[in-house]
This record gives sequence, C-alpha cells and structure tokens, in this order.
Amino acid sequence: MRMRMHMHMNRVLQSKASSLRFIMSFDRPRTVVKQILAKPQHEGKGAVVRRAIGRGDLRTLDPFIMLDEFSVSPPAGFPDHPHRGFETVTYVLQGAIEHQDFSGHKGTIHAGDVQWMTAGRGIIHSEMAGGDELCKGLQLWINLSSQDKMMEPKYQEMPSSEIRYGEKEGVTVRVIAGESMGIKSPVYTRTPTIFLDFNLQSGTQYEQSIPETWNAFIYVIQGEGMFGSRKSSANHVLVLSSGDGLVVKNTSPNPLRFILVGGQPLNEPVVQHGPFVMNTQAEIDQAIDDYYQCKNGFELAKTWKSQ
Ligand code: FJE
Ligand code: FE
Repeated sequence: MRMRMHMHMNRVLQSKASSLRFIMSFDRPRTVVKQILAKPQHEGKGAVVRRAIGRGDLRTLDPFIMLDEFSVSPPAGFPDHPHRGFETVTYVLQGAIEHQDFSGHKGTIHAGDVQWMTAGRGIIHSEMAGGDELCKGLQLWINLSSQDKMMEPKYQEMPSSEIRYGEKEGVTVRVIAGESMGIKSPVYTRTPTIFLDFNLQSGTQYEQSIPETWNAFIYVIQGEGMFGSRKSSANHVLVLSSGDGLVVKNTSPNPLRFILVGGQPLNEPVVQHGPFVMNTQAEIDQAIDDYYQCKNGFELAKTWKSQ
C-alpha cells in the first residue's frame, strides 16, 4: 500500500512537473526544418570558409544573405574588395582580424569582439588575419531594405569587454544584438535582428523566445545538443520553422556552443552580384559601373590601396 501510494505520488509530481514545463514553454515552439553541414571551401586569399548561408541549397534566409565560419592564418585573408547594399557582422572567435577601409577607418577585431559594418552605398576594405595566430570567426551578411541600401556607411564596434551577457543555471549568453535573459545589446539593427552566442554546460537547457514571424537559424560552433527534437553538432546550420521560441538542451557530456540568429524578413527582391546586393539587375549594373568608375560612394577608390 505504502509503495503504491509512493508510485501514485510520483506520478502526480511528474505530471505536475510536465504541466509546469508546458506552461513555461511556447505556444508555437519552433522546429528544425533543414539541417546542413557546412563543409570547408577556399575563399579570398588563402582563407577557408564553411559557408552556412549563401549556398546552392540555402541561397538566402531573408534578411540573411551569407554566413561564413572563416579560418585564416597570416598572411591570408580577404584583400581589398567592395560592398554595397547590406551589412557585414564580423564576430571573431579566436585570433584577430586586421581591417582597413578606403576612408582611413582601420582597426583590429580580437577574439570576442564584434564589428557591425553597414556598408550602405559603398565600402572598400581589406580584412586580413592579424598577429601570427590562426584566426577563426563568423561573418554574417544582413540585407538592407531598399530605403537603406544607399545610406552613408556606418560602423558599430564592440570590444569583447563591452558585450553584455547573461548567466543562468549553467547557460551563458553573449548578446551581440537583440535581447536575451533580460540583457539588451546597444547595437542598432537597421534590419531588425537578434544575434545571440549561447554556451550550455552539459545537462542544461534553455528556452529562447524569438519574434514569431522572423526567420531564424542556429549555427553550431562546438559540441552537440538537441534543438527542439533535432540532434545536431558542430558546423551544422539549422533553419528553424516559424514560431515564438526555441527549446535547446545539452544532453551531451561536453559544453555546447552555438549562435542563434533571427531577423525580420524584408520581403523584397534580392539581386546579388558577389559583394553587391540590390533589388534589381539595373541597380547591380549601376553598382558595378560605380565601382569601376569610382563614383556614387566609391570616389575614394581612385587613390586608395590597403597597406
Ligand atoms: C567577398 C568572396 C569573399 N566570407 N568571411 C567574395 F570571400 C568575400 C569576403 C568574405 C569574408 C570576409 C571575412 Cl573577414 C570573413 C568572409 C567572405 O570578403 F566579400 C566576396 N564578394
Ligand atoms: Fe568585406
């Protein structure tokens, strides 16, 4: 009888726990609708990238145009090249990137730092491995709306020490853009975006809310875990369904690190020619012409060359 009572109580407690969990969860939890392994390929000069977005089987994920996990050793990198019509977000994980642009803006992005560059009408710059260490990081390209494509270029730079983070029960989040655990990033996202870097210790879980209609994806940096009901591991990109949030669990014995990125879709036509991303072919032709003739934002290209 005692024993029976115990079992019964256990069941009551269990169902209480699961109903509590149900209350805490989302109305429409997101699921993984596509999982792709990003394999290494050569890019730039001596650089290796794992392209997660901007590939044949995942052309874009509006408003995201490209995500590369890059790996460069000095003297390799991405020598003088232009951009127009979008933003680049460079997040260094290891080592450093030295950048310089045609307006004299330059600096070093170290591990943990973020450079949020709004190319707008035009930037020409170089991005090369700095120091003598292998550099690894992530570069995300976020599209700009037709109104913002030709804006003046702008930089938002955050050294690692200024990146706010939250910590709760073995889960750490660095808030690059947007909000998590009540912590807000100061970055202004012209195209509304969240960019979160999560670390989950073994045996922990986290529930992150995401605006319901935004497109969102995960890129796994290290370890393995359960994203919704899908198991994944390092170097995979996971496209999420619509929904109001995602449940992630680290059921593995090792730490799990991933980024969760979401953005409000622009729902505009996208025409891309390498580093120019516009709405129409005519605007692309114009960009190419402007670049070669050093006009409409590319004036400084006349005299500039990186050191
Ligand atoms: C680019 C090829 C490129 N991924 N990750 C063509 F490689 C690039 C480019 C980059 C890049 C730069 C960094 Cl620092 C990190 C990257 C591609 O610069 F812009 C075009 N058009
Ligand atoms: Fe660039």
